[in-house]
Amino acid sequence: MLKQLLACLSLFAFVSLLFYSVVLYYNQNVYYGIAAVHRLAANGNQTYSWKLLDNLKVTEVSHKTTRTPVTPKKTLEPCPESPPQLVGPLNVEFNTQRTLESVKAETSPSLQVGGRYKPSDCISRHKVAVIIPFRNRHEHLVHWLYYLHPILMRQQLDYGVYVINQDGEGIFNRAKLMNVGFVEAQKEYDYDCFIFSDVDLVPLDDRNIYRCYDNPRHLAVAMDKFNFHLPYKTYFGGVSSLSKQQFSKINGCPNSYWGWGGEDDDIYRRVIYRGMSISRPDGVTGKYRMIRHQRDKHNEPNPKNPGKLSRTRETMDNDGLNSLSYTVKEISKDLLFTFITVDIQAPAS
Ligand code: BGN
Repeated sequence: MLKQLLACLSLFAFVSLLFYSVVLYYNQNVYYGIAAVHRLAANGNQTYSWKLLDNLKVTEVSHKTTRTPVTPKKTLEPCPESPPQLVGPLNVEFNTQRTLESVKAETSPSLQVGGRYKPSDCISRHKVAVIIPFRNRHEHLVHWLYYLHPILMRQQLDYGVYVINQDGEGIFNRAKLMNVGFVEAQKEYDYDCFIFSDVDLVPLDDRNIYRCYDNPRHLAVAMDKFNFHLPYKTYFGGVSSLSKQQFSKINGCPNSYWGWGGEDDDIYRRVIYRGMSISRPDGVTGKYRMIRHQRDKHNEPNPKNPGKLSRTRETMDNDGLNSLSYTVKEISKDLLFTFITVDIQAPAS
């Protein structure tokens, strides 16, 4: 009888021990599973999460084991309609000496090479290529990058920055460079929206969203250079946005405006002639500061340009994306931007 009782007791002790070990084992996994979920949610970056877990010396999820870690299936939601991190009016000044390195130090953790970014915690509603027609304005570009990257990030855009650099010393052609940017950016990503920005214009309010709207949009409506007013009602220069569809509908920009002046008025006319209108932010949201500079060499006002404007309706079908020809000389990728040097067959100045 005693023998039987002892045998029963030891069987019970063995079963309890087994049960206890199983419970302990699963509890550990659940605990570290929660740690993983927490860190994943905090930074949205899986690699980083696993590094943190390594630091916590969690052997269960070391890179060597083949066991699948307990991670939630993270399905991202679309970003909110109104980005929640906007701050409104901004202080902008160009007296501080800035370098590409100092700008990188501040923005790089979230950027991908080529000046690409997308939010990590939601799916952006806008795939935006920012196109900057460019030549010899490196100092301005640094200021632009310093201010614009954080703004575009707060606006929760899925974006890339494309600097379209005109090769050589021929006459500058802003509108043709815009066409090149439109074509080249699409070779990299499925952008649905294009912002065309002068390199010397920085917005003074981050509620001026760099996205596309139902109609082509003029963003630079209140520049300090024009005493924070439109210089004239149909002005469409400085910074504008057009969706892929809107830009295609107007056959892009004219290629034939060499030198300063008129190309933005031509684009405005194209928009109107194709039955669209211009949308704009209000005069407070649409404030801009321009970096002061001397007139560029090889970009003198061209007396032939104003005359072309009267013929836009006839010329726009044959002068634009469908007649664009250029040669890419070099594409280089900085962390902060993609720099595309192009030969646009410019006449000598
Ligand atoms: C206008 C220019 C624009 C320029 C604005 C602001 C022309 C065409 C002749 C009527 N238009 O006069 O291109 O953006 O000034 O500077 O030159």
